[in-house]
Amino acid sequence: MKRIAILNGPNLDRLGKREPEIYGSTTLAGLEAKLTTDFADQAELTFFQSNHEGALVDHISALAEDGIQGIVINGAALTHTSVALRDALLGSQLRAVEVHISNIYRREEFRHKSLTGPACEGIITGLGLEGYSAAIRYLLLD
Ligand code: CA2
Repeated sequence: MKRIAILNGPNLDRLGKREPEIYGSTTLAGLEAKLTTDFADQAELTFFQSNHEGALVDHISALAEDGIQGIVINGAALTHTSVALRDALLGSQLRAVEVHISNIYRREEFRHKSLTGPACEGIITGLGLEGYSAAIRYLLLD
């Protein structure tokens, strides 16, 4: 069974609890439960959310040692600022797909730049929570 890690960055623990017009009404726990169920017979999914850049960097390093098949990452605001997260992804040599719930190109200009995107095989943005499923399906392709 392939192992895929789903990483979520700052404030995504608030999913479903604020700004439903942008991020929808499903909670992070709800998203994780749905993905676990939907991919039960195809992948072993692990989940990690942190509001702290260093914790995300540490987690990516640990995953690199663990021999997993890929990372799905929504770095949230760190997407636009974090050289450390980009370096961690590149240094891990793991396959990665970046996901954004909202379409970052339809929002403020400071969200148009992703520092972490070049460390990923692709970016899915604006497809809501479906983006996570699409990213997992992509990583499961042979
Ligand atoms: O659209 C996305 O997924 C983002 O990564 C979300 C980030 C934002 O900074 C990025 O530009 C785009 C913000 C995550 C905050 O999530 C919340 C969810 C519910 C309530 C409040 C914040």
